[in-house]
Amino acid sequence: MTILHSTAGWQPSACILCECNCGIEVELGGRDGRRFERVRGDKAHPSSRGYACEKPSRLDYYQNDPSRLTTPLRRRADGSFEAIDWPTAIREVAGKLAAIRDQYGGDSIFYYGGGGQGNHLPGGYARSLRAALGSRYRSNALAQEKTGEAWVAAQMTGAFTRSDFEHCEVAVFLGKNPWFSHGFPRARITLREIARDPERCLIVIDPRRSETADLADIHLQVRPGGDAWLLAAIFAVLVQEGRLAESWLALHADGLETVRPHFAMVPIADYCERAGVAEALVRRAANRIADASSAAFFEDLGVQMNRRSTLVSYLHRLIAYGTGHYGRPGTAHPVTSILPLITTSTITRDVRSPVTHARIIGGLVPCNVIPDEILTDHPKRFRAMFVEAANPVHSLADAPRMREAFAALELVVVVDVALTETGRLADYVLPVATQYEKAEATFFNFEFPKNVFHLRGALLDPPEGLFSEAELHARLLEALGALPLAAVDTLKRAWSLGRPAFREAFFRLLAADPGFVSMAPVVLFRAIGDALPKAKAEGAVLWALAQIVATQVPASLRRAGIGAGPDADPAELGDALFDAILAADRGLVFAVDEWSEAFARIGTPNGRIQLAVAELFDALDGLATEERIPVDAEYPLVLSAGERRSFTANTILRDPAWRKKGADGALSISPVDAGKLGLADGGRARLTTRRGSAVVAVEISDRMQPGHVSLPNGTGLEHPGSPGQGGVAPNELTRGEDCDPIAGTPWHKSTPARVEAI
Ligand SMILES: Nc1nc2c(c(=O)[nH]1)N[C@H]1C(S)=C(S)[C@@H](COP(=O)(O)OP(=O)(O)OC[C@H]3O[C@@H](n4cnc5c(=O)[nH]c(N)nc54)[C@H](O)[C@@H]3O)O[C@H]1N2
Ligand SMILES: Nc1nc2c(c(=O)[nH]1)N[C@H]1C(S)=C(S)[C@@H](COP(=O)(O)OP(=O)(O)OC[C@H]3O[C@@H](n4cnc5c(=O)[nH]c(N)nc54)[C@H](O)[C@@H]3O)O[C@H]1N2
Ligand code: SF4
Ligand SMILES: [Mo]
Repeated sequence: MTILHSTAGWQPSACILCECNCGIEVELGGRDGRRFERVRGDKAHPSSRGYACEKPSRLDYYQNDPSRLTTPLRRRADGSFEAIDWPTAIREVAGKLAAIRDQYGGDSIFYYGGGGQGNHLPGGYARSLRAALGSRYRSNALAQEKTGEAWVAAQMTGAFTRSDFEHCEVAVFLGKNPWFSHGFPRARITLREIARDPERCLIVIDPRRSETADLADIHLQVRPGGDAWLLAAIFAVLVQEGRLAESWLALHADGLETVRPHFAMVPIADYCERAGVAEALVRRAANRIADASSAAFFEDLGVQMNRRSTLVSYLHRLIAYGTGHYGRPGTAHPVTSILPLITTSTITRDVRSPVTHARIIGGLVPCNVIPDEILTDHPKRFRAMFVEAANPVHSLADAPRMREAFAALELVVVVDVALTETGRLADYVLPVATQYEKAEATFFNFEFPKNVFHLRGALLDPPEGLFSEAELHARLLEALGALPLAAVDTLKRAWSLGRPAFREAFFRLLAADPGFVSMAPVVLFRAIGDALPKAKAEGAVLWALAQIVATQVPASLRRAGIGAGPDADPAELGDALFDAILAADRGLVFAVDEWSEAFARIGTPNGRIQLAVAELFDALDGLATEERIPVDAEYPLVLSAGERRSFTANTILRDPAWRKKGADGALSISPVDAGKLGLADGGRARLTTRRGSAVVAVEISDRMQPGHVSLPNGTGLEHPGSPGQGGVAPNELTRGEDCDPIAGTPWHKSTPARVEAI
């Protein structure tokens, strides 16, 4: 055997196993030169700066997974799959989508996905396909975690915010375990710095003594699902002890006098008792936040996938803004993005899903109602689903009912690299190049004031016959007869004449037909993809996004050194950004903001922070009388279904062998509960919820409080090499109706459960 790529050396790319997308360097090798022999952090990457956790060393399990698909599959009548060629696949998929559009209307074709942790370009190109089909409804995983937070943020600041942990005096993690889940650059380094510095304070709110809580100065070990009482008590302390930043609020915020009465009479001791945290510790935490010159907050799944999640998102912001922690180093800030993940400007409009009339936040149908939008005879039900870069049958609530819903659809098309739980239910599975065989990027760039973007080129050619989603969408549009060929020709010619000519041609097309904006992604790919630097063709859509960013935040781009200085032609700025992105193999600081802009970017109607979110006041006042989780003697434990651990990465890596630790995906349980139930560490037990039952491996852990059990996320995948191994799929045990009344986000973290010895 010859070694093809032995001299390739270290090549820059990015890790795709969580949304941080740390810069990495990969050494390819092996017999075919396609193995990820070694992986290390890339010191030249502007945000990760050489940082990498333990996971990317296992990326070969993604790139060279034996269950990888290499040819399109079509379902036979008996449910088995047959391989078909690409012309057949494209013709049949386009034909069937068009037939459903023509018979029931494009609204009946539901699009799900568009990207995972390391790949967001497919969602960009899919916009053209959705437009061609007249498909209006879509969703993705954000609508089972972040939409409630986005809804609150839209009303309070009119912008999605993140916090600056690198410079904060106090860091507060609310249902977030960044030691394992990361979520901001170089998480472990930053956590250790905060923990080591006696002037700084780490506050962790988690029922578990999480790995982050091990470092905490104050661990508020709340009862599962008790966060609303805890946070209401903290804000009540601030109100009742006179610790609000009154003069700061007078300058920047409205609504304090509307909000204050809801907290003036809160019985703090009673709320602390119900939250399960000592009152003295709650008062100490509240005062530490109020005393701090800066405080940064991060709420995540522990509260977002839990009861009263929108109320908790609101209370968290009341505490942060009530103590003036916004718009300074070490506090919260709105993010500059190449493309906003959730468009906050549309959130406050009341848009509803066709069957269940669920609130659509940021354009996303709540994931929990998807089966109900299908399993009905309602004329507006979804009839077809196009799933791309997601595994909803595994990742969304109530997998059994999701399977039922998929079976009821007239057409399911799944675009993935592997045969997944979702793909197994599809009529057509269309395989694509991996994220290392095409250009890719994500829009998860949340740093401030320096914002980083990383378009990474392909490291490898795809295997014979495979190509990217951009190419797939282009072929589908061509088969639908929907690709504007004249526009492609015009732009192709204009590109060879230079950027001014190209811009002029593009904006002329847009002026002639505003609908062209939806077709632009695929048109750009066809027109200029081949002309872009090698291995960056899929970056074509970024040309249009760069033009938009350049008009929105020109000063931020110039501060990042984009463009030829303040006197240069403003029209050139978008192209300068595009070229800088194309040239930056290791990522790029594309925008530098100033903290003062945090105020200018408040998107509420009068530009001030709004403290009163009236729609939540009933839920807030209801805390006085409500139960934390309704008691059910049959299900005495609280299951958190889906915890991040050292070796979990959603369902990106399918072979359980990738996990160096925790390959059995065990249920964590406290020594007290294990003793009562007669369970042994490493043994097995039956775990039962209102939805289902499963046999699980047991891990006795003193991190757990009595009454609380926890299962990892991303486990229980079908894999040819190891059938039935690797733990339980958590959503076999969760229910769709267990969700937030406003945002529809699931209550996975507080699922009533029972554990029995077997
Ligand atoms: N290793 C790894 N990292 C990942 C991922 C991965 O799969 N693996 N996935 C990425 C993705 S998609 C996301 S969204 C993030 C999620 O990141 P996180 O939200 O940090 O992840 P989780 O471990 O699901 O939940 C965090 C914590 O919530 C706690 N919790 C459970 N119940 C409650 C409760 O009632 N109240 C409070 N306050 N806390 C509670 C759990 O004990 C846990 O420590 O992680 C990202 N990073
Ligand atoms: N019970 C419970 N459920 C949960 C969670 C939980 O904590 N508890 N966590 C939830 C969270 S926060 C999230 S974000 C979701 C994640 O769930 P999903 O959004 O479904 O994402 P992944 O599991 O990451 O699946 C990504 C898919 O993309 C495929 N893929 C990889 N590369 C490519 C590519 O280049 N192109 C294409 N087309 N496909 C590719 C992978 O094979 C995989 O099938 O899971 C959620 N589900
Ligand atoms: S922090 Fe996330 S992106 Fe960075 S190396 Fe670890 S898994 Fe990969
Ligand atoms: Mo997520």
